[in-house]
Amino acid sequence: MSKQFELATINWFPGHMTKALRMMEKELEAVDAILYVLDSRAPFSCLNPKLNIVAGNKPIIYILNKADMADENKVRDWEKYFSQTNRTIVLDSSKSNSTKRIESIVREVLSAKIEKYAKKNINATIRLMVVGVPNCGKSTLINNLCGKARTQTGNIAGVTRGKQWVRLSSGIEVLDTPGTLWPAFDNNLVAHHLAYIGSIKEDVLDIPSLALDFISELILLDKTILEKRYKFEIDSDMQPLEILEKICKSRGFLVKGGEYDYDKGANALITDFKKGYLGNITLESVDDIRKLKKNDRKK
Ligand SMILES: Nc1nc2c(ncn2[C@@H]2O[C@H](COP(=O)(O)OP(=O)(O)OP(=O)(O)O)[C@@H](O)[C@H]2O)c(=O)[nH]1
Ligand SMILES: [Mg+2]
Repeated sequence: MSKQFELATINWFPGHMTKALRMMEKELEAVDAILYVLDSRAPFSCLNPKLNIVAGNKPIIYILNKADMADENKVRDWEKYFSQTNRTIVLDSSKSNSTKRIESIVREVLSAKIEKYAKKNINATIRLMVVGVPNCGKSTLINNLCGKARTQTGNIAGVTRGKQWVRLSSGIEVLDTPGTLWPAFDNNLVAHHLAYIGSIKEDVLDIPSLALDFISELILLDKTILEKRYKFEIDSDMQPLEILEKICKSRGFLVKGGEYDYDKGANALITDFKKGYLGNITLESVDDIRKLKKNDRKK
């Protein structure tokens, strides 16, 4: 996640953050625990530090979702990192039955409360709230918990527009929420990562310049990711634009006169990442965060 190249600025206005947090605070009164869904390809960028404040003493369970598209070793490190303070579950919620563990962990986390009610002979409903940035898989996870498609899903940001309570066969009630939990949006690198994972609506993004930044980042991470997918070799002195041109060429994205169709090439690259066609990638490691924290302390 360390930036060694200049990023284009993303002019991104995530909207009414305070209003969203206030709404969340209100809904939280009715819930027993929070399922905090993070995209395993960029877990840090999905984090909103304010959530812990708003949550007060409600337990938060971290879900490292989309693990099937992420780097296994890095995800394991993230699991360890979050497990120091919270119960953490690594998940591919697109796979049926993958969410089975969640219910038992929820019951474990809420055991004191459940026992208290049982002693008083009260059959209290457990209520959970699912939060996270747009497109991280909140609604998919809820559908998986239900065993049927009760909420709308889709691979673009902002599919869920309002809140929706869903009752599971076990009696647990789960609240689906729109992805309004914006993270540290004053950080341009975070904004880029959110754009790559499909958390920012595409109409505010300049896809060709995003693709050039993405190429720079992938080269630092592992150039073979691009080489394998697009079947060409990358020399150490190759610039991102040249690489985008090679991608256009390998895909046949040329316009009249043999010019490159940069828009198409850029779109293909970003879409390939969103769909997991570039392989298992995690853009942020736990070490990056340690470095960030160290730099913050120096300031
Ligand atoms: N491969 C993979 N795809 C997933 C997983 N979870 C969700 N998806 C896909 O990611 C896309 C977004 O899923 P949604 O459940 O709509 O995400 P959301 O967080 O509810 O999105 P908003 O309502 O827009 O905030 C869909 O295409 C899902 O099929 C996962 O664990 N693995
Ligand atoms: Mg949704």
